[in-house]
Amino acid sequence: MQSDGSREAGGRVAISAGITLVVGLGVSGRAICRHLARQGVPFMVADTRSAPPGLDDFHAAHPEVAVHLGPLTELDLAEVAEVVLSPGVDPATPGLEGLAEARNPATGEPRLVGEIALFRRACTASVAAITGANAKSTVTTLLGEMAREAGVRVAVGGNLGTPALDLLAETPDAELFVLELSSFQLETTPWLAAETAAFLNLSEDHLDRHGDMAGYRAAKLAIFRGARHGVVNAEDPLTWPAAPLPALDRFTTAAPGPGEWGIARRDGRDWLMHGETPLLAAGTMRLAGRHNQANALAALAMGTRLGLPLAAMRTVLERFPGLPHRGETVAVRDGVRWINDSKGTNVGATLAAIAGLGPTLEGRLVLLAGGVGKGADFTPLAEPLARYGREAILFGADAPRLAAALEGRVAVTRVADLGAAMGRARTVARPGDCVLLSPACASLDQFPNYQARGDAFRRWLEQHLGEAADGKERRA
Ligand code: UMA
Ligand code: ADP
Repeated sequence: MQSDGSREAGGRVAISAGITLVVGLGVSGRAICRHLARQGVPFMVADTRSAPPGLDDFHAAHPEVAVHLGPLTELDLAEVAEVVLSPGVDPATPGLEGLAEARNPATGEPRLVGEIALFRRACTASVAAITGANAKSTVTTLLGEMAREAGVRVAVGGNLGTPALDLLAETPDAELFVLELSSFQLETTPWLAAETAAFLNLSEDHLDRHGDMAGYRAAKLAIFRGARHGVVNAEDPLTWPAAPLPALDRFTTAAPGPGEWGIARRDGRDWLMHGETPLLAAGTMRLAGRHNQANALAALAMGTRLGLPLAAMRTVLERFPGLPHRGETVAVRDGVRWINDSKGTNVGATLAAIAGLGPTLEGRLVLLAGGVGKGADFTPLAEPLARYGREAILFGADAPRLAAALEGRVAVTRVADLGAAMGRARTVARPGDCVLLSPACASLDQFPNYQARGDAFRRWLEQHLGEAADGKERRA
């Protein structure tokens, strides 16, 4: 490597005092580098991979910056000013020992932080932050649209779309930043001070990284550090903050208690409510399903805290069609509906999809699932599939574990990949059935990402059913 440090006798590369080390050359790592360059902070970069995908672009953009490729144990970080970690890199990676506990004398923060810590230091506008195992992107997009509709200068991104530090540079006049934050990002955020922070739900995900649910929850609870207002799920105590906040709103899909956001029947219809006040009839929302009504309530609670007018929020809920790959109807052929829920990358999301769809079907559900299970327990899928399923067609790395959890409760077929799963689904689905791709797993064993998996689903239908999908208009 070119070096700001020098190789020691033992072979390790010493990083010079005062240099910041950015770990990771992915989307966030490159955003962190651009930010540090704009701020005039001297930095170098490390990536644990021998050939990270962004390397050529990085060299072109920052020809003068040193890059270390390979294990972080090859670096001596005793003198480093700060390590800024990409979200995909575990703070427990060998070589980073002790840094999360050590303090940076300049900032008072740990010497190991992430992109959002840098964002917080540089951002003077209000922040609305959203986390949860599922529904983050939907609620983030809804709240961003609501603010825009109300005439607020708003920037929307984070784990979804544009990285937070790029948003800051691209929209310096924003009055409000609406950020989707993952547990990986929150784990390295010592202080967020959000104007409003929502923790939507918690179900098993990323246990391969966080060890267990307690570790996953602890990472997500960082969203409440310094928050002036919180929004939590009344039905999911794991989302509740450990210490009291200055103000807290709760949402529920049941009838709300005083001050709560919930759903109640009025004049034979379900209404989204704030306490005793009806806000809009659930049926006027374009998004379908109880889980999306919960998402709307969370956005309404946050938007109200931010002073957004109800009329603007209602307008958005009436027109928002949902994001691609989340319960998106791609085709209806021979009485069978084909739904792309490729973003169902964990058991909680797939459960919500089955619970939302199952009761609406004349026929039964053919579930396409599999991929990388991230250590999750798949047994919660057995009961709803026994009730609503015709067959579970399983593919990818964790198909054997899924099969073990489902066999005996629903018919199970194992196939090699998504294409084979769709071919099988075509032969077993009957009129009134729904073929649902909601894999309960990450895609990375067979696809670059969940979008590519959803796109493959759509392409297969175009090729085999000759149907151009208009799923953006017709959703589950
Ligand atoms: N990697 C290494 N060594 C390194 C650096 C990265 O092996 O030194 C690997 C990671 O283990 C991971 C991959 O490279 O497998 C990408 O990691 P990264 O930290 O470079 O990721 P970015 O490209 O910066 O993208 C990240 C988020 N990805 C992750 O957290 C894994 C993106 O969220 C996010 O959009 C982007 O920052 C901008 O904020 C994606 C995601 O899957 C959508 N997020 C997870 C989720 O939603 O469940 C958390
Ligand atoms: P995230 O950004 O947290 O992954 P998304 O809005 O992209 O959230 O949705 C991810 C998955 O979760 C999709 O499969 C979607 O259908 C499902 N989902 C949406 N809302 C909920 C909810 N309230 N509870 C559980 N799953 C949900």
